[in-house]
Amino acid sequence: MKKIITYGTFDLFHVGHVNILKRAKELGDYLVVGLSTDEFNSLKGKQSYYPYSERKLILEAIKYVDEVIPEENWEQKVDDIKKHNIDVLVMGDDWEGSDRFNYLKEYVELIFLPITENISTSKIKYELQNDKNKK
Ligand code: C2G
Repeated sequence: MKKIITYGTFDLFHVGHVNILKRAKELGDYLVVGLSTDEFNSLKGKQSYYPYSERKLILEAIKYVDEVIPEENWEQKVDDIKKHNIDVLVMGDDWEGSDRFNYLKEYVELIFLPITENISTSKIKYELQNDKNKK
């Protein structure tokens, strides 16, 4: 069984998230998602709209996702790869070349897939905020 892992916050779930999860799953048989906890998000300088528990529920409802585990820090990925017998780590290519991932090529096949254009959690938040200001 070919096992894939990907990581992220997956806040305000949108088609960019669907696309990466769909393509990640298509690369193997089982997809694990390392979902950023609220505490790790503050380390990443992010404040998600939905708390971890709700972001986890949403991901577990996605047919491409087989398992969701908490992502609590930057350093856990090697342990995750070993513990879950991961073959491939997939991320959107906004992470390609990042030191946060490059070192992992010793432990796992790294695949970066083109991100989905014109959609992001911050774009959604920004546009909603602007609409509110216009009213
Ligand atoms: N993504 C995408 N297209 C978008 C937006 C996001 O393909 N329009 C991908 C990102 O590249 C990432 C995944 O969706 O692979 C989740 O994105 P985020 O929730 O923004 O996660 P991020 O903040 O990138 O956290 O340790 C890694 C971090 O947890 C990744």
